[in-house]
Amino acid sequence: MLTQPLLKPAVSGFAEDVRVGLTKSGQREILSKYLYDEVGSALFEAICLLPEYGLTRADTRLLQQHADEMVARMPLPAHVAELGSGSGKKTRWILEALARRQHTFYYPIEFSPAALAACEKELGQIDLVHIVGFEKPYLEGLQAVVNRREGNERVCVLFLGSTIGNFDRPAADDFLRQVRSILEPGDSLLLGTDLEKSVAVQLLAYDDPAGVTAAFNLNVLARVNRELDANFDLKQFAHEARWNTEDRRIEMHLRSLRRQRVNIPGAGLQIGLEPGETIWTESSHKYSPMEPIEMASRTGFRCEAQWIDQEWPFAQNLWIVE
Ligand code: AVJ
Repeated sequence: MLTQPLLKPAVSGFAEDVRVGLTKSGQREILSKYLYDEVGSALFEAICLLPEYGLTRADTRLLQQHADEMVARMPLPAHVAELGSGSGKKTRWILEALARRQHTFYYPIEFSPAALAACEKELGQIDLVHIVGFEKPYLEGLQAVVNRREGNERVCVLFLGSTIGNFDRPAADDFLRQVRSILEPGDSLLLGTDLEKSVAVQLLAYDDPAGVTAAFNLNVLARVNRELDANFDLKQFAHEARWNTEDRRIEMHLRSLRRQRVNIPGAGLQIGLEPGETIWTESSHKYSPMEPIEMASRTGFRCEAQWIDQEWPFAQNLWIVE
């Protein structure tokens, strides 16, 4: 019997990704998924409460107001997988609507163990809902969920909060095609997409006056310090939110305020930063209402319905696998 893995797992995916991202020629970057350690997840929860960040409230409102209709329009699923559940607060409405009809398995798939624990606590008590968390990358987690399907049970995937907006447009299509390839006809995907609004409103949502988003962004450097023994001096960096007109996205960057060197022993790395140079930490793409409908047909789905919030333009899109 095989008792040892044939290949040693990489020492740490984080260290390797930081090394690759910070040594890129041109724009340096740290992948946005690393914003969500325990501190980052807590700061993101605080962002969701900010008056300037209407996204999460719009997402939640649509789910709360239309959960019964959403559930009525999808082939009734026995298994619900959520990609990036976060705390899972807004998912309650959908799960309660489903549980009024039948017993439902719910699988939050989360990269962040802290978020997964919060989610299990928040949603573990609903009658007729059985929760099984997966601490895995999205597609691996989804494959594990689909493997639990028996007979002709249907699967519904939740991808809420406009997390899809973190992918650039070609990568989003690619990712959605991969999701589609794991699913079967009759399965469904509920996709949340933040819609384009005035640049001023969008910038304020990602650069709030209380500085919560700045703290969220800067925390990724603190995380590199904590986990990779680095010596980033956070006072020498400024949070920056930009609207990229061509790609229709908000970008978050960390701007170096002076010429400086940083040691990152855990990634075997030393870097020099120029004054004004930035590290790109996140993109949040914004969509027209038609865009998710076109994305569906390009990636092997049909858009069954769309619900748009009037207060903060945001769309929930219900897609069915063709
Ligand atoms: C959780 C990825 C949807 O892009 O709006 C909030 C993260 N970043 N403020 C977003 C975020 C800065 C958020 N998503």
